Amino acid sequence: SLETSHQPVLDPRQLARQLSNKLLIGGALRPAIDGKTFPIHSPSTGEHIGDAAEASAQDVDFAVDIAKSAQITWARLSVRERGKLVADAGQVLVDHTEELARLIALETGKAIRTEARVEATWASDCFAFFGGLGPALKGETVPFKPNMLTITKREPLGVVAAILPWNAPLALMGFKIAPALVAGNSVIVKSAEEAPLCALRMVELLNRVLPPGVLNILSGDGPVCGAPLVAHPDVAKVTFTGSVETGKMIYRAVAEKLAPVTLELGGKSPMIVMGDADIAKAVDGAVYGMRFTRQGQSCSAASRIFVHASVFADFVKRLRARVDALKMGDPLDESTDIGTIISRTQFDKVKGYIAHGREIAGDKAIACSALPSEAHLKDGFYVQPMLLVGVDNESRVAREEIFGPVTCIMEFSEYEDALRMANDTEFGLCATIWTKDLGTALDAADRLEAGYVQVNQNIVAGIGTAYGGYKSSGLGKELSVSSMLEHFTREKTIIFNMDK
Ligand code: TXE
Repeated sequence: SLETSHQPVLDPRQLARQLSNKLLIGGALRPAIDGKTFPIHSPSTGEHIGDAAEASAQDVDFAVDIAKSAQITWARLSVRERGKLVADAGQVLVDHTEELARLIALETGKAIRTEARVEATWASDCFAFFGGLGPALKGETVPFKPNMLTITKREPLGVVAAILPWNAPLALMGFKIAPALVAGNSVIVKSAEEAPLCALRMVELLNRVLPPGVLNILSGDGPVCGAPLVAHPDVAKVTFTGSVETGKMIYRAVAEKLAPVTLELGGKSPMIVMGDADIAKAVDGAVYGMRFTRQGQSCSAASRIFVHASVFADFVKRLRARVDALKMGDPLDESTDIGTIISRTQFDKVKGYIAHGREIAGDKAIACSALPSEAHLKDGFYVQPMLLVGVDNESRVAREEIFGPVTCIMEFSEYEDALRMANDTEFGLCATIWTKDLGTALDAADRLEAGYVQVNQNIVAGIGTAYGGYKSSGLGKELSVSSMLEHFTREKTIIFNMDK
C-alpha cells in the first residue's frame, strides 16, 4: 500500500490507480466524506488513468480543524527542528524524483526529459533551500526610547491555504509549502482539477517525514472545495497561482475576513532584442523563455518578442529553425521535447487563438515542429508551436494570455517604441532585454514594468530570488527569504518598560 511502500513506484499507471479516490488529511489517506470522485484522463492518450476524491465544504471543515491543532504543536518546535524536518521531507522527494516525473508526465502531458524531471527537481530544491532558512525568522531591536526595550518577532500566521493550478503543480507546491512550513504554519493544499494525483503523491511523500496534520491536501472543484477553503474563518492566509479572474475572486473573498493573500496570476511577458544583441543567445532565450517544451503553458512565457529591424529577419529565421527541430510526441518517451496541452478546454482555447492569429498574420503565421504520428494525434492534445510574425501589439493574440505555444514577433526601429509596446499590457510578470550595451540594459531594467526583469537571459523563477508580478500579474512575491518573512509570518512589536 502507499502507506508502507518506501520504494518509488515507477509505473505511473499503477501509481495513478493506487492514488485514486483519496485525500490526505491528518497524515492519513482517506476518501471524501460524501464519497464523491471525478475521473482523470491523460492528456496525451485520452486514457482514464484514475479518479480523484472530490472534496466538499465538509472535508474543508475537517481538514481545517486538523490543520489548526497541528499548527500549534508545529509552531512550538524550534526553527532548527522545523527546518530539519522540511529539508528531510524534501529529501524524500529527491529519492522519488523519477517516480514523480513519470506521474506528472502521464497526468499533465509534460515531456519527461525536458520538463517533468526538471519540475520534480525544482520542487525538492525548494525544500532544501527553505529548510535552511529557519534562522532568517528573526526580529529586530528597535531604538524606540532609552528606557524601553523594544523588539519585534516574527510569528506564523496559522493555517495557510495553497490553491494550485495544473501547469506546474509540483514546483508551485514547493514555492508555497516549503516557506509556509518553515515559518511555522500548517498548510492545506487544494490541487487543480486537472492534476490532483501527482500533487497528492508529493504530499504523501512529504508526510512520511512531517508530523500528521501539518500538511494536508484536498482535491476537487474550485467553487465547491476551493471557495469554502479560502473563505474559512480559520484559514489565516491564502496563496494562489492561477487565472486573473479566479485570483480577483479569491482576493474579494479573503478581504471579507481581512486575511493576507499572495496572488501569482497571468502574464504576457515581453522580450526585447536590440540590434547589438548576441542573436544566437537571444534565440536560445526565446526558445527557452517561450517554454515551448511546456507548450507555452507558463505565466512567465516570453509570448511577445520585439526585435530590432536590423536583426529581425535573421532572428525569425533562426528561431524558426530551432523550434522546427523540437520533437513533439509521447511525454513519457525520452526523445520527446514537447508534450501536450493539459485538457480539452485549454486545447480549444489555444486553437481558437491560433485560428485568430492565422487570420491576422496570414502567411506570416508559421507553424513549427512536426506533429506526432496519427496514433498519438488521435487522442492527445498536441498543438504545433506557432510564431505569429508581424502582428500588431494591439491585437488579441498580443494582448490576452493564450497559455499555449504561440508567440507574437514584432519589429521595431526605435528603442523607445519597443519599451512602450513592451509596457503596453495589463500584465507585468516577467520581461527580458537582450543587448550588449550596459546603458540600454540598465535603462530598460529600470523602466520595464514587470516584477522579474532579466538581461541577456531567460531563466524561470530562480529559487532564492523574489518572483512575482506587477499590475494584473498579481500581488506579492514567492521564492525569496523576504517573501517567506512578508507572506508567511506576521510581525509583533513588544515593548518592555525598563523603569526601575
Ligand atoms: O484557472 P483557475 P484555469 C490562466 C491561463 C489559463 C486560465 C484558466 O491563462 O488558460 O488561467 O485556467 C481553483 N475559489 N492560468 O481555469 O480557475 C481551481 O480549482 C478557490 C495562469 O485552470 O484560476 C484551481 O485549483 N479556488 C496560471 C485553481 O483555482 C478556485 C496557471 C486555478 O484555476 C476557485 C493556471 C474559487 N472560486 C492558469 N475557482 C499561472 N499564473 O501560471 C477555481 N479555483
